[in-house]
Amino acid sequence: SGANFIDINFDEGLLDGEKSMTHFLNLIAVEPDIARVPVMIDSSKWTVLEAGLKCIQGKGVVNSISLKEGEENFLMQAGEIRKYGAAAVVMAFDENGQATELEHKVEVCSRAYQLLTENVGFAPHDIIFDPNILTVATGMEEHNHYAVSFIEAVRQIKKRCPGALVSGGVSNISFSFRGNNPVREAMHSAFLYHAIHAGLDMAIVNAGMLDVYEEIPKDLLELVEDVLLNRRKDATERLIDFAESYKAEGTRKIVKDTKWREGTVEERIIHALVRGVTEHIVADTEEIRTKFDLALEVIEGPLMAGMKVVGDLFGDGKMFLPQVVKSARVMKQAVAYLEPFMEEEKSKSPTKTKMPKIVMATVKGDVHDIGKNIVGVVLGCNNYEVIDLGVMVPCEKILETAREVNADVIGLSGLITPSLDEMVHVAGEMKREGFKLPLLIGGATTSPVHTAVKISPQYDQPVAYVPDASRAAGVISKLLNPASKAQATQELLQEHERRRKAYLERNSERKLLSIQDARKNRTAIDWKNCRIDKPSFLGLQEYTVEVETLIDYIDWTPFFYTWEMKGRYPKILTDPK
Ligand code: B12
Repeated sequence: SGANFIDINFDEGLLDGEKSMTHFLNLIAVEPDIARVPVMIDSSKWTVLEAGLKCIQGKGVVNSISLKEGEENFLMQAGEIRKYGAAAVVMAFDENGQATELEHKVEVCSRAYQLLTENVGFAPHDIIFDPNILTVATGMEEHNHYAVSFIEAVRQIKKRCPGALVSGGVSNISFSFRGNNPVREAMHSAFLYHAIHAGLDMAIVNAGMLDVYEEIPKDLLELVEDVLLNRRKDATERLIDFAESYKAEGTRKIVKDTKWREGTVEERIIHALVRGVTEHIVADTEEIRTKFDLALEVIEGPLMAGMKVVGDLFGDGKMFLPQVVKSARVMKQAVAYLEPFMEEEKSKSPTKTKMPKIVMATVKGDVHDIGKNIVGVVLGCNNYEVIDLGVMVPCEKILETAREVNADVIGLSGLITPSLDEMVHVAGEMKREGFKLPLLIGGATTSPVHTAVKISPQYDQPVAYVPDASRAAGVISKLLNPASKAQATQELLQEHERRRKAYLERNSERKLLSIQDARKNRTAIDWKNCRIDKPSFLGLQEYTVEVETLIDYIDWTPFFYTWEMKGRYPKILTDPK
């Protein structure tokens, strides 16, 4: 389901915690698929945590320590954890017990932060605070503000403890609704949505059972948020009543789940991508394929449109990472289904000669590969020989391979901002090592301006930004074909130059002339010989206009600018952001 850590716990009465932890960690260390996921050693017994620390490879997390038994014990444990290079979950507990109120949560975490950073030398980013997510809607009035307290605590801890992370066990929040999963899932997603906005960095969740915030039925969402945000006195009763009917109706959720099949195929594809449903994706992809001439158009059109929705929801904090992982799986399945069709389209194409070699990679630090893979398939279908190095590929490996296979082109993909710098680095290295091949740049965060301003100046050969897979073959062929190469390179250079200039003009401070020079520049008017028309009247003329008449003529654009909302009135009123 895309979890980021494996939490390992042997706190069971009849188990020997130390022994089991050691045995289990040693077992999973030799399973490559498991070993690459970081481990969180979870125990309330220090000796078990210590046994775990001795086994884990790479960086792990200890879950958890706290000030429950006083400062001395806390400092000793933290010192040991630091010695092993692990991070630590720090519960908001102190000598007085578990922090349930906002002030107490913030006070305990701030104190722990100070002790850890100043006395133990802990790096702030190795501290993960857990300010206790407690159950709401229990029927006890004093529990009604627990969600609000947690969310507000996250906000304040993030401010008071710079660099530290905040986490929490989400399922606790909905414990009152045990047995009613639809309501619990809605509560978890809505809670996460608000907590993430407040700064929550991570959470313990059932990664495979999260609703998409945007898709929680509006009536349910309102009741859930009434409870979580403590918006009304009868919020709990209202949600309980509703929850009963929600369950009793034979789970409306199932009804909702099948209803999406009645939409258009475009809608179904978006739904499948957003919800991560693989069940019908092949059938839907086939259905939509028949509407297009080429299989690639299905990728570039409806599938990309679906991924854009996913990206927007993710960007707005309305979808969470495990859900995006599921979306990626759906996308990959659809693309895999389309591949044989693209192959077939290729076999029908007139070009049969072997085409040039392209070395492709997603740059170091970046795991996104859906786009790169599509480009690979498309180029393959155009008879290019594609050497795909995968993801997170260091610069040296890319260049070494390009030299080894005598590549004709290098293609870099990157979707996160740090990848942009890595691409600049690769371009610089290509120049330093005397490469003479064109460099292609692609991926959602790359742009023609960044390519022109930052990447292209690092390399003295053509660097081309390619917005989508369908254009890759065309760009490469233009840059390699002896007949078009010189002109294509020239055009590319001019285009980069134009973009660089425009960028610099936009971003450089305006140089103002001195007042004397400005006066020298004034328009010379020959007053004697120029024509000056007489106005139809001189003096004042009064009109009485009703405000209502004027309203339509008011341009509110400057008002929005004042509030730093960029966009023109009235279009800005319908801008989704
Ligand atoms: C799916 C996805 C994931 C999946 C990736 C799965 C996979 N195997 O690829 C997972 C869940 C793993 C993931 C992880 C993360 N993601 Co992500 N992800 C996305 C998402 C939703 C879709 C990307 C995608 O596949 N698009 C579809 C493909 C087909 O499009 P494309 O890549 O742009 O490719 C096309 C063109 O660009 C071009 N092209 C691409 N590469 C190349 C190369 C060459 C040579 C050429 C010629 C052309 C070319 O052709 C392709 C086809 O036309 C985007 C949002 C978005 N809409 O882009 C966020 C997004 C890219 N992710 C984002 C983030 C922040 C992350 C994480 C850091 C999240 C986190 N907190 O951990 C991690 C990154 C981890 C890492 N170190 O890389 C941000 C990046 C923001 C930024 N500017 O840095 C985005 C934009 C979401 C957002 N709005 O915030 N993500």
